[in-house]
Amino acid sequence: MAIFHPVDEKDITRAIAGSFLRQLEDYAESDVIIVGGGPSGLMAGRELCAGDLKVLIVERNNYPGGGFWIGGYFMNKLTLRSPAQEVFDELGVPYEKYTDGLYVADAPHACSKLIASACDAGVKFMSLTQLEDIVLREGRVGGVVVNWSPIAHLPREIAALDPVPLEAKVVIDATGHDASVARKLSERGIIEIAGEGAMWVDASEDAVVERTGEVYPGLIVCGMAVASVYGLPRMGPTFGAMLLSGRRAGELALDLLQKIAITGGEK
Ligand code: 48H
Repeated sequence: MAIFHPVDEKDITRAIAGSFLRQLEDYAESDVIIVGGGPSGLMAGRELCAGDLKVLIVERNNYPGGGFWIGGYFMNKLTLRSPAQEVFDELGVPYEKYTDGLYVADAPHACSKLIASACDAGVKFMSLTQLEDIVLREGRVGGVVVNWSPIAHLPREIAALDPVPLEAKVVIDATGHDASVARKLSERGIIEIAGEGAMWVDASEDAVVERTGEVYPGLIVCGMAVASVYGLPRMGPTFGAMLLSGRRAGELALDLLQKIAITGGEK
């Protein structure tokens, strides 16, 4: 007697393709698109989905998490400075106190809990999907232009395949050191990217959270992208500022969405 219910192979294909295409059709217009599924992007998504919003994370790898899986130097441990351990309390991630104000945790545990909480909140993902460009109209970022990551890496003569646009009322650049979305504005001479500074943990983390914000109408930067855009010092394998910057980006995006709703769809 078989354990599993019988199904046809074609139904498995149709289930996957149908579900993907329905989601793509729906999220071709999102409230917020977050580019980059590292700690800051996941936190921003989790914060935003506390409301009833359509939030999409576009991630070039085939898994979200960014640098959060590994922590420091391939040792699978990460650190946090106070008060960011409160986020771990919310997520139910165990951690140990190393010294006053400094905590250490298992990176895979922290990362998987953060991903799960973003999924629980309702965030949708497009993985293996790379930002190629932005939608820019009437002085405002209005979305992103994406392609499958493997295709973006093939030579043009092999895969001359145009990327597709996805619209959003607000875009968040959570692409880490690359600041890939903001870079599309700097390549056009619209903003300047200073490049991240040398390591100075004490100066860095407060500054990253404080400077998290709209770098151009419709585009918010968070996480390490903030350090890259504004030339702030880096902080090494400590992640408190990534979590709090992502949360701040989510709050700011909610404010922007409210403003857009009040002014009647200024986008
Ligand atoms: C789609 C993209 C693209 C693209 C990149 O690097 P991340 O973990 O970024 P943050 O800012 O959330 O966290 C930074 C942290 O991991 C770190 O590196 C720290 C604290 N460094 C300090 C130091 O001194 O070095 O995640 C960014 C994500 C990744 O998953 C990328 O794959 C993705 O963005 N990404 N996705 N299209 N063009 N560029």
